Amino acid sequence: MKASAIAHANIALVKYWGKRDNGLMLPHNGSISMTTDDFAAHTTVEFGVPEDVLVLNGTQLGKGTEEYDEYVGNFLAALREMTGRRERVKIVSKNDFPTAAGLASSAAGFAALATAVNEALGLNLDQQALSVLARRGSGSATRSIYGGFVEWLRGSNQDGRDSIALQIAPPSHWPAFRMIACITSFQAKKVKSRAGMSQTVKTSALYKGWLDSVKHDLDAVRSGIQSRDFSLVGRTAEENCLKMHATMMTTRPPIIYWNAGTLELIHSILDWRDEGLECYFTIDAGPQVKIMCLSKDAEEIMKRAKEFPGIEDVRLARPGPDARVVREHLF
Ligand code: 2P0
Repeated sequence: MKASAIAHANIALVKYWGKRDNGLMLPHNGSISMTTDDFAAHTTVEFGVPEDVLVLNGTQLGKGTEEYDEYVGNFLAALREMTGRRERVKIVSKNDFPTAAGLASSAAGFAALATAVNEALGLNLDQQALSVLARRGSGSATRSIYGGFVEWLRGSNQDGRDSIALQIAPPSHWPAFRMIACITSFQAKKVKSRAGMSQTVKTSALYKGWLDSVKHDLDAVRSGIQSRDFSLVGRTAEENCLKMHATMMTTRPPIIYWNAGTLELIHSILDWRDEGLECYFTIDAGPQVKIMCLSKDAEEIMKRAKEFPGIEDVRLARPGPDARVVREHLF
């Protein structure tokens, strides 16, 4: 009843922002992402222990902490409801990237957790069912079950059984696609995604416009991935990111995840593109800028990003693998 798994963070090309059901973690809109080959979470679980325990990046986080109550506690309640299993579990997880700074740590973490739980309890869930389980921990984790390019379907069923992930294409379909993550700050963000998106749904005057435009973006990015049309994917993903941030900025109270480094880098990327270096940006719930480009331009863009004032770290990611069971246990 002990197992370990590794999953990788994904970066959304069409974003998820807002739930239609907070308990079941059902999104208002579908989303598409690329699972990376970097930003891994490694998780070990053991069932049949005396009490539930969570150790995240070396720190024990029990009941009463936000990480436990709002995230892992909810996931375990959903797991117990779905499987009828009642054993207590010890969970140890570590990330190789900054947690809660807009680098999808919960996506990698819950995809790894769902994969490890499936193995430890012998549940024999297939990847679609695993994506539903991962979703109960964190929405974006739905997509990290698969590698490559992935769509999380909104679904229409009230019980959420059709709000699943599907792989649009494996990593081998488009190995030249690159995401260059530029870290403008290692500080944890002030407004967590979960609280932020709930407030946006309630108060942003632009939220309806966001929802009305998502279907177009999903169709464009899906077909751009299928035909490896980098300009179509990059342009649509960048616009989609800006529309999401417009809903965040018009939330009451306002949610502004960008810092000065974020904005300076945005301007430079637009200039680089005008010069003929084809690249696009996307930004999630944090100040980090992810630059999309093709492998032929990655070295030049990495060089410019590393020289950029105020950038604390630069990491290159390619389309990465599925979440998977591994033999190395963390305890
Ligand atoms: C995304 N984000 O599609 C979007 C873009 C942030 C901005 O998914 O409440 O951590 O756990 O479902 O998954 C972040 O939201 O939120 C997110 P919960 P999650 O990647």
